[in-house]
Amino acid sequence: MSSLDIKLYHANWSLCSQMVRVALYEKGLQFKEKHIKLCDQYPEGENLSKSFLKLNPLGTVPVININGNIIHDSAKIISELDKLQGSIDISLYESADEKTESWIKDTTITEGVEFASTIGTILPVFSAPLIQFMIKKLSVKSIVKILLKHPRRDRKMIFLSMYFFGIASNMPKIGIKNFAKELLSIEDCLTAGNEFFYESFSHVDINMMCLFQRLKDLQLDECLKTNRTPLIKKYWEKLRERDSYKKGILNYYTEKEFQIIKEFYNNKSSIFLKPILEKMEIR
Ligand SMILES: N[C@@H](CCC(=O)N[C@@H](CS)C(=O)NCC(=O)O)C(=O)O
Repeated sequence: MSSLDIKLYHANWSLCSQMVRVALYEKGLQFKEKHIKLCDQYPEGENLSKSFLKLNPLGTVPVININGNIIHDSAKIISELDKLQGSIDISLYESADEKTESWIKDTTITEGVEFASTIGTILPVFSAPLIQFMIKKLSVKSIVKILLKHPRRDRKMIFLSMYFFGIASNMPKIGIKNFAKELLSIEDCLTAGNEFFYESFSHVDINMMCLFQRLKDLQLDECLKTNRTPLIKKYWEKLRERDSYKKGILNYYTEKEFQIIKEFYNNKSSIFLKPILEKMEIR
């Protein structure tokens, strides 16, 4: 255990970084960390720097260095972390079944998965107006940097279209139907006697915890507490009781994130909440 040298490159408010941080705290693994100021939130755009692109040529966080072994992609990182022995004796795949892999894939930003088709790819669509709000605060110089340096054509096009054409304002609409369906299918998969998705806490719970938290940021968490989702409501309460929720998620919010949420929503709920509840046939 003492020979482990772990360094995480992550961003405070990134969904996939949250997932990896929660896994690190669940396992009780010590780690060093470097916060990367992402190009859609900060003028520095550190994920486009030469030194970061050497670590991950895709320019995305999280990236982890475990004893000199550099890994990117949150799902892969978490499965590698699970093989390590930290101060907490937990296996994140103890009660895994044949469907676990596909649940993990569906609950994160999996490369190659069609936009808004899984809960993991719907949440970024729901986040789009907020990201656009942050991007529009950037200077033209920062946008030119994205244009010239972002290695991912898809992301580059989205960020530029947000800046120049404001394409994201109504983007959540394309995810509403699938989201309602996915949420109700999660409700069906939960078992009344289990505290978590399976009997014991697992990688799937880590992903759900971070997705639900993002719904909270987006003022959409009311859809987790409806009369059609009683098991999800209890499940979300259990997830929030984890030490790793506080350590890996809550502790990383800074004044910047709170300020953006406050400015963007101005204490009003999301305009997408009502249509989501309607699709779930709640109102
Ligand atoms: N499949 C990757 C997705 C990584 C990803 O998309 N990260 C986002 C933050 S959640 C990012 O770095 N965005 C910055 C950008 O695209 O410029 C993973 O699971 O780690």
